[in-house]
Formats: sequence, structure tokens, C-alpha cells
Amino acid sequence: MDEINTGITKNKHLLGWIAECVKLCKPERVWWLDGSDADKERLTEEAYKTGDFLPVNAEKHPGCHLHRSAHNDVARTEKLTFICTRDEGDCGPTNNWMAPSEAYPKLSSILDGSMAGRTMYVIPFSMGPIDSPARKIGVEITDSAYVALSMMIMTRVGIKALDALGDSDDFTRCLHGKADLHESRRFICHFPEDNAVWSVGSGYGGNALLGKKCLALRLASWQGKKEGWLAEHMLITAITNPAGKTHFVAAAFPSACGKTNLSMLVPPKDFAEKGWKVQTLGDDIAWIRVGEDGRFYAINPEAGFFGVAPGTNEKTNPNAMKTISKNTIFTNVLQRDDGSLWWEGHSKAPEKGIDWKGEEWTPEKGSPGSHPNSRFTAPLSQCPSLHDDWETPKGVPLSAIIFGGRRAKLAPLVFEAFNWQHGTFVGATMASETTAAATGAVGVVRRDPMAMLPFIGYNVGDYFRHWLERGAAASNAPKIFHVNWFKRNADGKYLWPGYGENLRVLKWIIERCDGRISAVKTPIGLMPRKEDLDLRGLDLSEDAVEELLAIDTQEWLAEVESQAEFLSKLGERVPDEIYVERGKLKDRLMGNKG
Ligand code: OXD
Ligand code: MN
Repeated sequence: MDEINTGITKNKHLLGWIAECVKLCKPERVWWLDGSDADKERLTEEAYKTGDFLPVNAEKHPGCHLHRSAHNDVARTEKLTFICTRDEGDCGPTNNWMAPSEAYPKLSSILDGSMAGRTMYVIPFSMGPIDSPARKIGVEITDSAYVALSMMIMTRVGIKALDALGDSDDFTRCLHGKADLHESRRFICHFPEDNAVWSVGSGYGGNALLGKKCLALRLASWQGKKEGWLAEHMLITAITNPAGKTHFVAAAFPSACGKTNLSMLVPPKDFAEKGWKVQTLGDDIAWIRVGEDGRFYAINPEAGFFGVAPGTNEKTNPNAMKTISKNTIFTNVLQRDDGSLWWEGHSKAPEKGIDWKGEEWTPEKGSPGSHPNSRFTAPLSQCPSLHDDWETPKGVPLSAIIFGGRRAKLAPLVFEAFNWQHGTFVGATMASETTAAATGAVGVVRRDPMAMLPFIGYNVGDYFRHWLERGAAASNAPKIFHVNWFKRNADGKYLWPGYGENLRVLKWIIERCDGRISAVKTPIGLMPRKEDLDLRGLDLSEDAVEELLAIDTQEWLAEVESQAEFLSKLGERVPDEIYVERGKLKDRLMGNKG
């Protein structure tokens, strides 16, 4: 069989596994990615030949490519995502379970011969900086040039990952095959006990770039439980105040709720003039360990952004626009007549173009030109607001963890948890309106613990226990906050301007971390008084501020009942401490002492 870059490893565990996969998938050729520029160039040429890439206007988008996915393959498919533990109890009630003894044969029969006439790309990669003690090595096999080139942006690929692996057997075996992309033959299966992921029938990023959600969240959360660390769906950002003091914060929001925007926030003009600075370390995933000084240290295991395009523009996220100005893969956006790219919320709509389905489009057509979950894949290194420590092997110390959801009602702009246990409860019961990042209805409120509902790779009760234990293991754990940028008034209008103005809330948060500002005790947590928020220069009515900070006791009492209903579905492994916190919240709301 034809092979490219053979001999780049002598690791017999890896060679043995690739041989097994070749036997199963029967590709025409095997291409080992060495991570070099020459390899990338050749692979790019290949992607144009296979039709994975379509050309774009090279003057407007140098080094960029357009990819159009199958129409039925545009988002994560949670229904078709499985945790395959031997014991169903270890998977827990928030995941779909399939026994490994069922999953392996089922997926093998789909993969059998599925790469005939195609190239099998072998991608050795590292999640995390190669020199970080926290990094994990994986090897992904795929028959998609789009996936291979996306992995080259999102992770650290090639010989350097193989060198780090050496002769070891300690790597995640990630097997991805497109097969026929039919939904009835689509499965994303995780085998935490075997350190393996098999994904078949989808080319969508979250289902197919296996370093991301599959390894860095689902398997990593399981490994973190065993090894004493946390894998979380969190951005990491650095906020520096005018005195030059930097606080690192991590924030967990559900998919497509603004993590990329927050991680690249541009301070409002008057804040920037005073010397406030926000810098980016990551927009989606954080791996967190307790350091020797008792603080939480976070690394971003990724090397790229896989961001949502719609709504991204010069005003909402100028740093993202600069990041994606070159060397970026765009998926399912609209192409204008001159070959340049556009998406809803980018700029004025073109009079016509080719939409994400490859069909002629005009605004009158009534359907979006780009898919609501259309994406950009771009290297972190191109982000103008990147923080110097983004690859620091030990990670950065966290002052605060922020949970957030998209909620039209109920949750105020910001509150602080009383302590770690209460913060864990706040995260465990947080809720958000669903978005286009996953298939299914959009805009429905669902509980999404720590924004990890689709990504906790084991029993959710054990996960809450792990959170409580990690906090107890840290003598100097971060403070926990909850924010809601999405509260609306009775007319359905957003009350808070969001984007850069969110720094006003972050300012209160880090001042709390410095112990420099007071807070009011409320039944749900510690909150700023109106005058504690720096709202100078912001056109916001007194009423709006009051509404943003309001707590409606009746609504919260209903919330507590709905939390109870949710918790009751999570099984017996939910720690008592979570119920205790719920009871205390109810008591405080009823006016009793908490
Ligand atoms: C993502 C997601 O792509 O959360 O980051 O779906
Ligand atoms: Mn995400």
C-alpha cells in the first residue's frame, strides 16, 4: 500500500494499532502527518482535490479556505454521543450509554472497508503545550482532509507529539471515519477505560476533531477524576487593572453563549484609557490542577479557536476579526460573488451570494445565508490579544471561576457564591437557553451543570463530588461567581449591552477577589450594590440597573423546585452537600437564616 511519511515512528504500540485500523478500514493509502509546513501544503492541495476545501478570495482572505459540510452534519449530535463504560452506573444518567461489547462491533461493521479508495490520515497530536506536565498525547486516524487540516490548527501536531510519546503506550486512540455521513450510521463513542474514542458518520468539528470535546473534555474529565484534576468547558482570560495587577479568570458558559467574545474582550474606551487590559489564553477548554501554593492553575489544551461565525464583527469582537483575517478555515458561511466570505451579523447583507448549502442566495430567500452554527477555525497565535503566558507549562493561577448562562429571566447580572460548596451547587444547577451548537430545539431552558452537560465523561454525581474535593484540596481556591449577560425586560429587549461592557462586571469580580469592595448578602449570594458597579459613561437607565440586579423571590422559589426536580433525576451519587445547599437557598428565600 502507498504510504506517506512512513518510518516517522518506531513506537510498536502505535504501529500495531494503526495496522489494526488499516485492516478494518481498508484505505487506499496511509499518510502520517509530520506537522511540517511542506506536509501541510501538500495536504491542503489534497483538500482542494477531494472537494473538502473550496477557494476563497485570496486577497481578502489570505491563506483561508471554505468548507461546506453535508447538510445533515452541522452541529454536535448529543443523541448519538455515547459513553461506553463497562458498568452503566459509571456513565450516569446525563449521558447515553452503550456497552463496549456492543459499541465496538457496531462501529466496526460501519468502518469495515469504509476508507476504500480514500486516504487514511494519521495525526499524532498533543493537547496542551508539549513541555507541560499536564499535556496528553493522542493519535487521530481520519479519512477527512478537512479534519486533518483542522487538527493542525487546533492542536500541536506531528513529530513533536511523537517525540513526546516516545515508546509509550500512553496515548488516546482516536479513530474517526466519515463512512457515508448518514445519521443512522453516526455514532460518537467514548471508551474511557480504554483511553479511546471512535467516531463515525460525521465530519462536524465537535464530533470529528477528536482532540477537542471527545479527548479534552469527555475523556479528560474521567482522567482528571482519577488523577486529581479538572477538565472544564471554560475560557481563560487575563484582566489587568490600571495598577498593573493581573487576575486570571476562567469562565464556563454553554456552547455559543459568548465564551470566545469574553475571552477576547476589548475594554470600553474610558477603561482602556485608564489602563485596563484584557488578554486571551483560551476560549473553550481549561485543564485545572491544584498547585503547590494551594491555588488552581489552568492550561488551555488547545492551540486554536473553533468559533461561531454569526454575530462576529468588528464591533462585537474586533480581536476575533483580526485573528481570522488569514490562515483560517471557514465552515458553512456564505460566499459573495467576488469570492469573499460573509455571515449573518458580519456586515450589511450582500445582494446575493452562494449560501452554506452551495445554493444561490438573496436576502429575500428567507433562510440564513450562513448556517447559524457556521464556524471559523484559526490559530490562537494569530490573536492580537493573546497573553504571553498562554503556553506556560504550569498554567496560570486562577483568581475566579465564573459560571454563566443565557437566561431571559431570573438570574441577575452577577452574584458571588458564599463559599466553594455553595459555588459548586450554583454550577451544578445552572441553566441556559439552548443554541445552534447542538442539534435540537433552540431557545429552550435546560440545566447545564458547569456548562458541561454534554461533556462530563462519567457519572454526574461523581463529577459534583470531584468538584467538592478539588475545592477542599486547595487552600486558596478561586472565588466562584455567576453572571447573566442575557436578561431581558418585559418587551423582550436585552437589559445589558454585553460585549466590551462586560468588563464593568469583571471589574467588580476582581475587586472582590482583591478584597477591595464590599457586597450585599442576598438569599442567592453576594451581590454588588448599584453604586458598586462602574457604570460611568454607559447609557443605562436606573430602572434597567435595578432590573438587572433584582431578585424575584417567587421566581427563585419556583427555581428551587425545578432544581429539586432536576437533581432527583441525577441518581444516588449526587453528594448530600448539593442538597444541603439547595435547602439553605430555599430557607434563605423563605426568610429563614441560611
Ligand atoms: C464548541 C461547542 O464547539 O461547545 O465549542 O459546541
Ligand atoms: Mn465549547
